[in-house]
Amino acid sequence: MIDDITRIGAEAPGRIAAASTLDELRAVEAELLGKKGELTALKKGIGALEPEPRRQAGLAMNEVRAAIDAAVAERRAALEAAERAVTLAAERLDLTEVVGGRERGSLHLVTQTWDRLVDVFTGMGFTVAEGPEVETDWYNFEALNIPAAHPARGMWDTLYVDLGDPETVLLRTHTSPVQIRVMTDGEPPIYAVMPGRVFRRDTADASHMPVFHQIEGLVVDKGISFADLAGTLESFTSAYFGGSIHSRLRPSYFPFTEPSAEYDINCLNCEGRGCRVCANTGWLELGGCGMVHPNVLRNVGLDPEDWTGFAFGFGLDRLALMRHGVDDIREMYTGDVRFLEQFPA
Ligand code: FA5
Repeated sequence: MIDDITRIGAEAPGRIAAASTLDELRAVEAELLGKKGELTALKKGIGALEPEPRRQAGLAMNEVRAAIDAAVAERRAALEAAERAVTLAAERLDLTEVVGGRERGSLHLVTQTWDRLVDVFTGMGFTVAEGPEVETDWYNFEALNIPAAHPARGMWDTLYVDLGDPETVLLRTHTSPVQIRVMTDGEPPIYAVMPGRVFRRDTADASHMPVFHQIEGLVVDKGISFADLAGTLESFTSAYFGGSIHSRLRPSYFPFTEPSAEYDINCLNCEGRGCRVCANTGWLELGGCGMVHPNVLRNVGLDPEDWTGFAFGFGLDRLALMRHGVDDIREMYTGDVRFLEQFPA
């Protein structure tokens, strides 16, 4: 019996080393140690031996099994490493490869629009700020004069994050919380724009995406009036869209601005004459704006008697659509290279 155990123990390393794949190794392991394996068959006979030979056979059996276990584990690690190396080599991608010039990448239309808007606003004297995409209820709603249960919360279908107390952490529904961060991080005078990605429980259609982009603007200084807001937006409109396009402001409602307005520009398709794109109105709506609400200034520790300001928030993707005559926002996110190639930059 001991001779058989010793023989199996002596042959095992060679058999294990000969396994050249993980499947072969599993088969050798089963032959040696498995339920129907050679050592298991011998083990069954040990019980019938006299006490001393039984003890010795038991000892030999344990030693051989332990040595086989260790050798199998070592071989498995080596084979796994080799298989990983083969997979990595097969999946290797050379991202620097340029095939015939056509596959050369370019900036996405949204990135181009983002950069251009930032260029226009910095040219007008604005600084640029950014804030986090995961926000607290306070920054996204409370500080913006939208307390819990305020009906205006229904204006933004919110995606909440499962963190902390229920409905306290969320994916920001607009870039307006960055206004609060800019006002709490610094002192007026403030002239800042804040581009960023925002999230809403909106179903994708020709003019809506659940994930899209906005650019926020905030001015806080002494003696800022509604005329400054209108003048700034008119200057921006001609700088971004060209001198023949003008803007208008229509009364609206936002909890964080008073008075509030919608910012419209002449339809780019018909230049204001009226067409299908603008539903024959001659105007296209780009975003909201207004004078910063006194409660918002108080929430960040500014005295509305000393400081006044205006804010605006535009849909960045929609600006891109309008400027380039794209009629479906979803086109921008399908990743279709035939669409993207039309906007090289
Ligand atoms: C806001 O989000 C306000 N925070 C804007 C604002 C800022 C008002 C500062 C006053 C002062 P609104 O929900 O209307 O407002 O969104 C602003 C713009 O974002 C819209 O005019 C539109 O251009 C764009 N937008 C809104 N929802 C979507 C969507 N699902 N997909 C793409 N663009 C959208």
